Amino acid sequence: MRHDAAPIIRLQDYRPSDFLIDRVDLDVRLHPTATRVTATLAIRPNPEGRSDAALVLDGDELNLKGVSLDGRDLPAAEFDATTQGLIIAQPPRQAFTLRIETEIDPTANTKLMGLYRSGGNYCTQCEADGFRRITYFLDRPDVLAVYTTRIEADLGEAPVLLGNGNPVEVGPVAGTDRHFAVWHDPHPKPAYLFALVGGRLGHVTRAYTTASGRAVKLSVYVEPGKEDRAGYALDALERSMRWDERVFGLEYDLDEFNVVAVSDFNMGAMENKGLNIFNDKYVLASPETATDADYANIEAIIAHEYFHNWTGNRITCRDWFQLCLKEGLTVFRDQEFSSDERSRAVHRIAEVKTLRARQFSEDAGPLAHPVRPRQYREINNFYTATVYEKGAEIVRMLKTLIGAADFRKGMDLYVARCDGTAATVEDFLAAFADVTGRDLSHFAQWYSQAGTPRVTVTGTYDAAAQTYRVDFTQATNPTPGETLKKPMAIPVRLGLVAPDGSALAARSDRVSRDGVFLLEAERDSIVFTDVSQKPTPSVFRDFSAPVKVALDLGNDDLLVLLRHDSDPFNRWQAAQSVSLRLLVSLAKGEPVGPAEIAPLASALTGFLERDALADPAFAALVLSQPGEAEIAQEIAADVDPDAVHAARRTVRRQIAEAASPLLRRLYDDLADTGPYRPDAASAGKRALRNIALDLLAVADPDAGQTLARAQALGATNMTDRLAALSTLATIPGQPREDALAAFGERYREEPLVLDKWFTLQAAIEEPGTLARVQGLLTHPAFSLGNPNRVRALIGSFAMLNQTQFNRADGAGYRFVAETILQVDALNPQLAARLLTAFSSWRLMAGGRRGHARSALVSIADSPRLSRDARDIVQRTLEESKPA
Ligand code: B3K
Ligand code: ZN
Repeated sequence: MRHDAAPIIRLQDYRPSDFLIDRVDLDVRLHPTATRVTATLAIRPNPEGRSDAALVLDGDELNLKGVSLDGRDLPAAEFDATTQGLIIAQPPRQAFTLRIETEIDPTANTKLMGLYRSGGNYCTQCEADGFRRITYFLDRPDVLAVYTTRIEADLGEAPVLLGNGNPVEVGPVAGTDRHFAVWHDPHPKPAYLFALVGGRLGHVTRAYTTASGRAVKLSVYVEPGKEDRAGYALDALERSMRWDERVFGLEYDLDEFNVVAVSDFNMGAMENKGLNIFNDKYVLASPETATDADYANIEAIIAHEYFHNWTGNRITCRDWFQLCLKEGLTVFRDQEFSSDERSRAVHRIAEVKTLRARQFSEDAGPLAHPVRPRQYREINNFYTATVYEKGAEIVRMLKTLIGAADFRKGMDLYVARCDGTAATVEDFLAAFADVTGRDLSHFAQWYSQAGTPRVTVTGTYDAAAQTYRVDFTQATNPTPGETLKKPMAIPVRLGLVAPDGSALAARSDRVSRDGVFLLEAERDSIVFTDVSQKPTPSVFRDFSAPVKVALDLGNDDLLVLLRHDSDPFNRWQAAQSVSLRLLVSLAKGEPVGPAEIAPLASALTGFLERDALADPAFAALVLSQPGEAEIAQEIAADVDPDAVHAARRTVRRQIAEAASPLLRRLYDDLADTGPYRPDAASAGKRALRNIALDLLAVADPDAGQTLARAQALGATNMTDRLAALSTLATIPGQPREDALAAFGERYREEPLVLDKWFTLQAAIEEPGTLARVQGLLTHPAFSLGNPNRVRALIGSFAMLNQTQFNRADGAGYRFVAETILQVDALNPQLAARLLTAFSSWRLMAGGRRGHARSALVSIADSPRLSRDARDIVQRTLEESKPA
């Protein structure tokens, strides 16, 4: 059954490159099926490398046309070339010039790595290892070169030619209908940041002047005719640039900054130097086609890619094990930007919801790995929630521990020291250790130990002594390859709340002035003095560490926090905790009746009455119940997804029934009045109104259906239209089918909206959905070659639809497995990503577990599996054992 696996690459085996490449001159002659690439490389031995080493260049599916060294054509005896690499056993021992000519076929490139075509345009994706699909190269992030790129193309086919850096020259190619453009990037960079674009594109442009006075031309390129949907992205770019100047003192460093939207893209976007390439889903927005969530994502991803210019590009990674150095830090930076631009508390809750849904589940399953992995077989499988989201939490904890002022000083030192280099996590931490004089060695363990720590918290009040003691213990479950876990350095931001809801001004010498206690041992206690009344503890305020918390508090105390805590995150958390307890008990078949749910329902009703309109976005979050996947994670074994679904419905119904009149009033009061605006405050009102609609439909499906139909017909923006359709989708019957058909027809020419339509149908939690999804595979708009479409239909079914993917008869697993094999033949990265849906298979109850295992084995048995998919499927099937 086992097939040869790819070799394991280990952090401990890192060696500097034996050769360096200082300059790269590329001449790329674009052609749909036979693009010619001539690379002229200025190479020299690396003083830190081995002096007798061969020159070993990476390649992937390349067709070599010629190679010369210092102007001399190399005879076949002097090199060894395959489609996968080029080796010169006896290269010169001083600087030399290597000229390599390759031919590639961008039209046949369905992997979407290297040079490929999307909608007729040419574009590239090189991270992590796509540059080797363009030319033979030392394709590793610690080889930094200055690039000059000449791009040539048919003028009619590709009037727009874009490269990294600054434009140098454009002109016709005499005697032909072709033209060229030359771009020069003065900043040394690794090959993964290389990019070019050629095609027919429209654009919007804005002039920008940096804080120090550099003039920069900002442009966003999109499909011609969609320029009016690029404005929000351009605006977000300008705001990001201003923010980075203000908050981190970091300015842009080229004359142009270009963003290009393409429709076929494996991920969200890519931070190529001066030429960001984006999935058009994260650029294009109009009120008619994009939801509030789309606008927020565009803002966040535009910012993220822009922020990489410093954290990623100017300071890059020494090797791919250090991926979190750029990704965790840059996610932290984009989160801070969004928090400043929107509502900090609301954004924090959204971040934590994502972290719990994606990262905690990863940490609890077969794909768990440290934020800095120690080994990999396929690096593209390590662009994970752990590297990104937990990586960002580590940076946030660092800031919590040392304070905002020292954090900024540490960032300044990191940038000053490491600019222009390929750095490591150690370099990053050293900057903060040096500015604070602190020993960060225990803290550094967050990068090396996988798993989510569980912290139990118990409070004891001593009325006579007027003290309140808080006892902490911590433990982390084993993860693959790591059985014994050490205690972590966990910042606990906490406070005490008096019975009347006021903050208690109690003191403890273990708690910093900012209210942070650092838990470092397996168990520890702190004692607050001068505590005049029995308080309720509010711990892990603002989610101060990525841990699971077991709090020794009754539901009544938690509901006091919902009402009174000064920390908005913990207000939200309190309601979630109560709800999760009820949901887990119900799903396990424990006796939970209306009397047990009533306190939550009435607390939420009271909350709505008092606070809903003060911050509607926050209220919408407080009203939303934990998702089915989160409940399943909490149950942790022998999960019955149908019982989870039913439990959630029961709790939501009781809340909805209790709050019904109020919800109806909110629904009417928040009715849209003015023209659509995507700002956070307007979006918050729509969010609250739409969750009210959804709950009203739970309490009374007939009334909800009527409201939702009216909203779907009358909506003046995509947010409200899609929300209405989502509510309708939960109510079986002809009105739903009619609404779905009308929506599909209305947006038949709008790919990004059709993706929403596919997603919505794939997520319907009813037994008929599998057949519906299978039917949609043959819909004329469906294509296995377009990643957005595949994620919308197959990804949504596997990742959002807990009951139907995990069907008791195994048909959901079988369908997804078969489809993944088809996708894998075209696009391994996409297939590998879809496969991660199976990583919760061991949580399921027996029968389902058996079906999931068979589906996984059927994939593992496939003889032509890609390295990407094989890596995931094998790790998913492996019994947890030391690696
Ligand atoms: N750095 C890219 C991700 C590349 C993924 C390669 N498989 C986007 C980002 O994180 O900004
Ligand atoms: Zn990134």
